[in-house]
Amino acid sequence: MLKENVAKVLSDQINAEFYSAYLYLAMSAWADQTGFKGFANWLRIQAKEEMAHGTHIYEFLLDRDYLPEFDAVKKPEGSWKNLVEVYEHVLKHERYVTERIDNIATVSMKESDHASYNFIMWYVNEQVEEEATANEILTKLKLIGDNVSQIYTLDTEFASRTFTDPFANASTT
Ligand code: OFO
Repeated sequence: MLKENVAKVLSDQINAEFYSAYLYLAMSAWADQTGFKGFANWLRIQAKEEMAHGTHIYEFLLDRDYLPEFDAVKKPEGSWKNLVEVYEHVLKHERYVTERIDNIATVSMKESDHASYNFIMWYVNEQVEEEATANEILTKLKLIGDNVSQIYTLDTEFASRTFTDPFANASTT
């Protein structure tokens, strides 16, 4: 049986993951309208991954016999000055998500909830990747600066990113 405090932080995280999806979708729309179709694709796939995360946590709560709560999803920002600002925002956001995930791990550990702890460890590792990827793209964008042809080389590279369901063939536990 899930303890109420563990259930609450997990349930809140569903909302946070869907907010992440919303934020990245807003960034994708901005990139699309600004002429960066490849970045728009990258960000849209990022949004899909966030929806997969939220759904995965939702399924875990149901498996643990807990009814998830659905709060309103906060409105994301809608415009950025340039791509550097977008990826600064992505990195800042992922660092914030890491803090939330770490907190879920801490609460699960304190309650000796081994199933929840084991479940959230996938996200602990995922956040290392999320931050590293955002940081890598941001560093490249800063190095490229105003070099339009190099920005479009990166844009072309990102146009080929495809979505892979991170939980295909996996159970929630
Ligand atoms: Fe769900 O990993 Fe990004 O936020």
